[in-house]
Amino acid sequence: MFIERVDIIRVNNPFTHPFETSFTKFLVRDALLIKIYSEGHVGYGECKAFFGPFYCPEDNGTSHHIIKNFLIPLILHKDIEGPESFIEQTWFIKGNNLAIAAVENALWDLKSKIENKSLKTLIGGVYDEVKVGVSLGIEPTLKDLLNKIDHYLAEGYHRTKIKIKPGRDLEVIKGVREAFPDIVLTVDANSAYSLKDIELFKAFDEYNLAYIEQPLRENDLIDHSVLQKAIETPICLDESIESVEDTRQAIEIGSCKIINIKSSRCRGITESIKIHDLCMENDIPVWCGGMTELGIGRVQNISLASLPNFKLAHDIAGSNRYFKEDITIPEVKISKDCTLIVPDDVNGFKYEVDEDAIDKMMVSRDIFK
Ligand code: OSB
Ligand code: MG
Repeated sequence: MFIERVDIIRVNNPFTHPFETSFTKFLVRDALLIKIYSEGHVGYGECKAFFGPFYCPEDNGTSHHIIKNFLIPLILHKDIEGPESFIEQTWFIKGNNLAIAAVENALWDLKSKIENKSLKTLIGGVYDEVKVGVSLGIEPTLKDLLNKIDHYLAEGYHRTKIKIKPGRDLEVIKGVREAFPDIVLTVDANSAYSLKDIELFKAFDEYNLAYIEQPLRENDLIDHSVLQKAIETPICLDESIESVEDTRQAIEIGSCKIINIKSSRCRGITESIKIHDLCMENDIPVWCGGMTELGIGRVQNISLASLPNFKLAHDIAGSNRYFKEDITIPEVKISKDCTLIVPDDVNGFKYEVDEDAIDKMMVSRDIFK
């Protein structure tokens, strides 16, 4: 693939409803889109960073810098074998996984277009459709949250995940469980707690949570292992898992029973497949995490989730969960039984990118050629 041109496009798309996590409250999806041009084709990637360094140390400012000054020079006007060889070339860059994944994802899309094969086929996906769950932010009151849960249960979402933070945890879980005794319920702490809170997590055991997502800080693999041994509820790691090496260590010391894979957090799809495979060998089910992405990233997540060990409901909601307008045609829309069809060359289903929608959301564009 000879790379002729790369664009970085910054877009803003307002959320229909504020999304609050333990680290910040989001009002707008500020995102970078990558377009890589080669041999008459364009590959698209979406950088999953946010406007500030909350979820991880990167943000759209640092990602833009890394993409422009370190990643584009690796590929522009060069003949690139594919996404895997690009990843090998990034060995000298510490961290900055979200920036690297944005380019890597675009190279997968380009490869898929040049070879005229779906991403599912390229990576060896097996599912025709994937089940989705919903991730709900912290709401001003319990009543607001219960209303939101009601709304998404009516749409058929297979799992309800609620965000928690210190001071907004046990009471909320209790309130939700009382109102909805039988739903598949999970909580996500986004690394807001420490082992000092062990008694609190023991108290969660009473509420039949399917898992607790990332209770402790990202580097706390040892403490997660201590916590996992002290509680019944499975721990699902998110922020802690950036590579197959992290995964090996987490499994070896028993830091979790489930892993959420986000290709962005792990430098891309190449490393995500390795993590998926290692988890499968070790009977650790995985599911596909989300970053409130726009359609480009959302659609690539659907394809990644077609790998066999993606066994639990994913954070790949319909676009309308977050946005009034999105950037794919068709928009990502859940079916009646709350699944999403995996784009594939067998069923002929595919998504196109809506360039007009991107133009409307565009804040800036840099062209490198
Ligand atoms: O931890 O899973 C997370 C959103 C932003 C940053 C981190 C997370 C989330 C979500 C939303 O939970 C998942 C989605 O895209 O629906
Ligand atoms: Mg999470």
